[in-house]
Amino acid sequence: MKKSANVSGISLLSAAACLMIGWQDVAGQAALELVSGGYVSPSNLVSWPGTSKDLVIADQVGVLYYLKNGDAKTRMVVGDFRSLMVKLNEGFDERGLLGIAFHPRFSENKYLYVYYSAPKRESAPAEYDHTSHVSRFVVNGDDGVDLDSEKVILQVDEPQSNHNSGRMAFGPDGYLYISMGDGGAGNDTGLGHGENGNGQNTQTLLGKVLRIDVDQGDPYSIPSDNPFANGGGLPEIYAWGLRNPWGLSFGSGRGSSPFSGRCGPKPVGGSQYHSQWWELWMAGSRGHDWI
Ligand SMILES: [Ca+2]
Repeated sequence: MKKSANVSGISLLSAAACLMIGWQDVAGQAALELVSGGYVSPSNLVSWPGTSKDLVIADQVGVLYYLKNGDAKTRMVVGDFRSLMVKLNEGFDERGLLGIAFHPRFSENKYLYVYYSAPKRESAPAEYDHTSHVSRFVVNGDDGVDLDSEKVILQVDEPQSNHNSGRMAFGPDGYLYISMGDGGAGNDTGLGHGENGNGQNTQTLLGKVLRIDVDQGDPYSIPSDNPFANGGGLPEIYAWGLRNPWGLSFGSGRGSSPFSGRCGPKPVGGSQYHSQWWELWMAGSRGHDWI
């Protein structure tokens, strides 16, 4: 992969976010170990396909990094999506490069799936903020992600700039799971949230986990056992009633159960909103309680 000069991103949450992974057992206590620093707001960490120690790190500002053997000294840029993204705010933003997932047969097809915040598409309501994209890119060995190879898989218009979630993962079933925030604002109300909000509205993709088959159809097909594959809601929906899923993973111990979680701080005055709501869901219980 081609080495690139350091990329200076705008300041989002902090000037120099660090990536802390792993833990050490010190006298029975867990401890964090600094692996790599100097990110703006790292949003995703996955292993390079076929390896366990080569790391790929997405920084929310739009840059994708690679670390050979998890060694910070080897860090190189392997993707730069900033030219495709909406212009981010200085200081704070929930938009950006929010999700990545390598195709299960990456060694053959070199496909990388990316969730990012794009400028609002023409057909979006005028008052909306932006459009979330799930796109497929080809990764060329020496040059990293080829932006010209983009194939847009899914577009979802976002009424507000916040609550975009965007985490993605391929399940053991080979399907691509995509987590979607409820649209934004607060309490699932306001412009674009309808009378009963988006979380419980199965006619919108906002506030859901989606499940699609990117190996069939163009740009995808619907797995026949999705809950609304035969009507009653949008067929991409796999789980609903969610606010802004923070992560999306598949456990190794229990096979194919996807799980996602988000937790807020304990009540400390101010925002009762973030202190009251916790999200954790697993497959098997698909309707959830958010509003
Ligand atoms: Ca939003």
